[in-house]
Amino acid sequence: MQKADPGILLLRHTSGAKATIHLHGGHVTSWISANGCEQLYLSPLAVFDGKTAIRGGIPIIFPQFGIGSIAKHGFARNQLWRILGTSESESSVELVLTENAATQAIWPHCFDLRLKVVLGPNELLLTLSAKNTGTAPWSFTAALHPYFATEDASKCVVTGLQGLPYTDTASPEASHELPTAPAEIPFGTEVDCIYHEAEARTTRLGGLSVSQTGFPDLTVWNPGPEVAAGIKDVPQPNGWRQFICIEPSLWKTPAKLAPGEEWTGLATLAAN
Ligand code: TA6
Repeated sequence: MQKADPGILLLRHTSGAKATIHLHGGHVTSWISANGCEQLYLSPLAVFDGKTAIRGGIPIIFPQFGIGSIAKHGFARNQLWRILGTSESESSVELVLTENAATQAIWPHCFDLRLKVVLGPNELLLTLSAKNTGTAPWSFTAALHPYFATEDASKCVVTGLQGLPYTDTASPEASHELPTAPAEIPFGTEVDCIYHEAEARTTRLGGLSVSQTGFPDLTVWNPGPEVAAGIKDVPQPNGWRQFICIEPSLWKTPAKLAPGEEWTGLATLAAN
């Protein structure tokens, strides 16, 4: 492990694989697999001011996924995390975020949120764990929000989710019965769908795959040209083509933790 800058960590694997992690947000901003290919999208307009969420890479979403009672996607992606430990032999780093005055002002709970990143030749293993260190129970939702790099999203499909019920947050259904996923999910207009009962599935995008344990949902997002036009840190007119997000998520049924209890979610990102 190398520190490129006080706030940036560089993980290296003997295979040549590399990952860059910003302490702001506990945010992986680059993952280069052993073949030298960058697997993640990082917007050239991403803001690195220590306050704004970084557009691209792998934002960490906690304690609220999406819209709810606090700011969208919670605060973990806007906070400065600390290094808990590193291992050269395992090519890993573990980061932690605990409550502080700013998080207490938004969400009045005590927590210990940890992210472990393990780099392999062609894999990135991410373990997110949340512990209730307070004296009262609390509930939360969470996600890992990877932006995978694509040359042109309109020519890509996501597979592996066929038959799963999903919530389409881009065009919510009036019916109580949820639609089920097709064999291939195409892109070109906004896709913002949360697939349920996805824990046993492996989701694929070209040579990339995502599998997860502990995250019961899986979100697929690409803004398409119209929604992207309203996102200031996505380049116009074609930035939307350059990524597809595949997000191990905990959303439909929030997790509730009693004092001392812990939840863990694990995701494996693999590049073939
Ligand atoms: O996870 C999908 C999503 O919730 C979309 O609705 C989309 O807005 C995206 O996240 C990015 O959100 P952000 O707050 O980073 O602009």
